[in-house]
Amino acid sequence: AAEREHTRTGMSKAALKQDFLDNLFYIQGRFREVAAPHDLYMAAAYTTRDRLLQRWVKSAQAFKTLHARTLCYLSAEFLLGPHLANNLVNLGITGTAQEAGRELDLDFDAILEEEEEPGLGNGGLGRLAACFMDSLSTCQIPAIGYGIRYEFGIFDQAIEDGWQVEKSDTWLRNGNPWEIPRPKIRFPVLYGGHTEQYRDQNGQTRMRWVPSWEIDGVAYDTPILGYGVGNVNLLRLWKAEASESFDFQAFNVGDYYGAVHAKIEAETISKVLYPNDEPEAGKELRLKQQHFFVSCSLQDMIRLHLNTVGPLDTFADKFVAQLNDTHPALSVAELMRLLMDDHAMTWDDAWETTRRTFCYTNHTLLPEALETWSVALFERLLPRHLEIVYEINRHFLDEVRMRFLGDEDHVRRLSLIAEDGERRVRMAHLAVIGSKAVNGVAALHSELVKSTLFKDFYDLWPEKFHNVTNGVTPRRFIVVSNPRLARLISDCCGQDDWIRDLDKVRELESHAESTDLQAQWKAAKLAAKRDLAAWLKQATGVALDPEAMFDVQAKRIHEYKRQHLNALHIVRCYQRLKQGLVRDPVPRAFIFGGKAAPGYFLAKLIIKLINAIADVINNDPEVNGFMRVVFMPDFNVKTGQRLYPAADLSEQISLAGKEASGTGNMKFSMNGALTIGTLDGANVEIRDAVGEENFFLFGMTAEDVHEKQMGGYRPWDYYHGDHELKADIDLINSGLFSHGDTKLFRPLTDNLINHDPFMVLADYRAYIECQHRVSEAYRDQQHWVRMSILNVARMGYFSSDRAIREYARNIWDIEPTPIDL
Ligand code: 26Y
Repeated sequence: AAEREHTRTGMSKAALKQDFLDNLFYIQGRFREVAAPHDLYMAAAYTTRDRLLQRWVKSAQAFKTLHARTLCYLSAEFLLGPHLANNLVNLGITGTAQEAGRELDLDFDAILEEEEEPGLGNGGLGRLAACFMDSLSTCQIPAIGYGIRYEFGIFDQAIEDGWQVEKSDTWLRNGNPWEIPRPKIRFPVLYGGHTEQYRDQNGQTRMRWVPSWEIDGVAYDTPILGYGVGNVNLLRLWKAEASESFDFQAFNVGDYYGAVHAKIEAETISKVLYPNDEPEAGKELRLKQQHFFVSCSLQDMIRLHLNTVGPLDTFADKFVAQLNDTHPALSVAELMRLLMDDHAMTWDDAWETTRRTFCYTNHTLLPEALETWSVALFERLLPRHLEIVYEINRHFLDEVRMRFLGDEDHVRRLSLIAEDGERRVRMAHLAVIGSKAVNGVAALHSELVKSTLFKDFYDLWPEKFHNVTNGVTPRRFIVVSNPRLARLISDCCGQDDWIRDLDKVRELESHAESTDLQAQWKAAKLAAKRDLAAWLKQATGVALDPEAMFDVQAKRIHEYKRQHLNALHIVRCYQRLKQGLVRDPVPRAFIFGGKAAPGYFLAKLIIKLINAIADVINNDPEVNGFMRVVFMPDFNVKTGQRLYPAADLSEQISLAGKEASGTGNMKFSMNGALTIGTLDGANVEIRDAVGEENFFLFGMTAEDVHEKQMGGYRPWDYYHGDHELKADIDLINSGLFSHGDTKLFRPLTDNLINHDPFMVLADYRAYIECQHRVSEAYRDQQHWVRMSILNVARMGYFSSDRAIREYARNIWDIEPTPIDL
């Protein structure tokens, strides 16, 4: 028994090899000679998981006996990316595992490649939740991530004839070795029906909800290990199943078919992730999903509290819950309901507990992206919650009236219910009113939150508002994805403690002039570019010259992110080359990646435009020695990890005031790309950190944008006032990129000329001129490399560890609980 224990937990090469073979045999039922690549991956995953579970059990025991205050991160999305390589890094056994693999004659990289990533998120918000899970464990903060175990995550993107085609994601098809099903951790979730008054045993009048539909949520747990620590936190995702009691009723009346149908209906709830990163009105299933995971999570927290600490009056001392945008904002009403209706708390006590429990992070200012639910739908699905929302509103608006005597306009603006047109519940207002803290995700964004979106709330409760600038984890985005750069940094700094304390990379600054380091730096970048070029060649057929500047824009496709501004620049370069206007061109590879929401027509047309331009340019021998364009299909965490290390230039060109923070900007810069960007989101802070001389700034400020919009913006004037801009748009309309079809791109170009809501034309000239400066700078390779080193050296602030420490100190009031290895 002692021997087995050792095999499953030991960190030596021998232990890893033995456990790998055991897992291959006893879990996969295979031996080395007949194992398929996927069997080998599963055995490697289980071997790694064995080591996690040991640490997990220790963590859980310690947190329980210490009654550790715990952060619950409530998020509809966790965009985790592949687990295996990351867990090996966090365990500190990548090298040992590689050697063990060699001795077993395994292809280590091929095994890593086998893993299907869990794509349980759309983009920035979901990936932020995943970076935060890594940092919470690394910073030793006891935490539970709560979300939905979608059977189908974000769609896989294929490009066919230049268009995006969505393919369904089947990440669970071959099994998921990282999760542990907990069929006994199961909670009922109620929907529909009506409410009624009744008298309890003490003669008190109380409310009771008589729902018409009930399903179960079942827990699936994934252990999240921190880097170089024993701490393992829990990611608990809920799967929807038919409720046992409901099935039973149906069987009793002999309705077998009905019972099976009910099962299918129930399981629909956790079936698929909504592939939008902006709500389009009132999708009933989405509201059902939100209530589903919120209700399960809060019931679970209450159960944990009753089992460990005791009475619920101390609930808010044990737990603090962070709402990742408004998607879990129903929590405010659901916790009130659970405390009052199921646990007999008074309104005042329940409200006090609720308000002390929740904190809310806002991720967008775009008014069209703020969630509201029609009162009619809300009432039909969640009648008890609507009553509670009305009651919260009544208490709250009385407070408002007291503060702003006679100002009913104020009351109308702050109300939980929007009364203009169809009555709707404003989820952001519910989140602000029900939380003790509200934060934006970058300095500029948090200021705009206070001065525009939530100005009235800020006037009411200024102390509630915070900023926590986003960060990203250097484990996944440097160590896992860019091992060459990681080695270089460790060599240069003399140790690898920068991986847990990213401020330590500043040591690189003092070596920025070293020609030795510069040569190695350049070589690491070139090697990453070779790798990417080889991958892109087999994925798309397009060959890139690794010596060319790799100019990359990778992020969701959105008008506000302005991929079409980038496209206009490419058309400009093309025309200048064709007209012989460039004497000595700096070769560039323009690389794009990103998914469009399936129903977002203009975003999909932008993808088509990029691919159409690529087709012409890549096949024009007069220019294709100087420029190439490629759209990397299926941008996700896994493909992203290939992209960041290979970028020379990072495109962060959103219209100022629209990108709340951005996190890709940080990932690129951490990997030594220089940024061309506007003063938007975290770009502002990145530029401050790396120094204005190491950042290519262009375009209007958020204030400029505001003024121009007030003064009546006329894109038409720009189109006619700039002959190059006009020539670029006209060339797109000429049919050159569309086999003579002059109509294809008109929805896009007409929109730019006549409306241009994101002011592409107003920033065009500044962008083109800035790109010119970029090219000139790239000619001086020594200077470029120096800037690249300084970018990395100064990125310490943008580690998600720093963000988590700020939350822990300023918002959550949680201390680390170290777990010894
Ligand atoms: C309501 C539903 C359809 C929905 C689903 C996902 C709405 C929004 C989203 C996702 C939003 C998102 O990813 N926002 C991004 O959050 C990042 C992390 O804070 C920011 O860096 C980025 O600027 C912001 O656009």
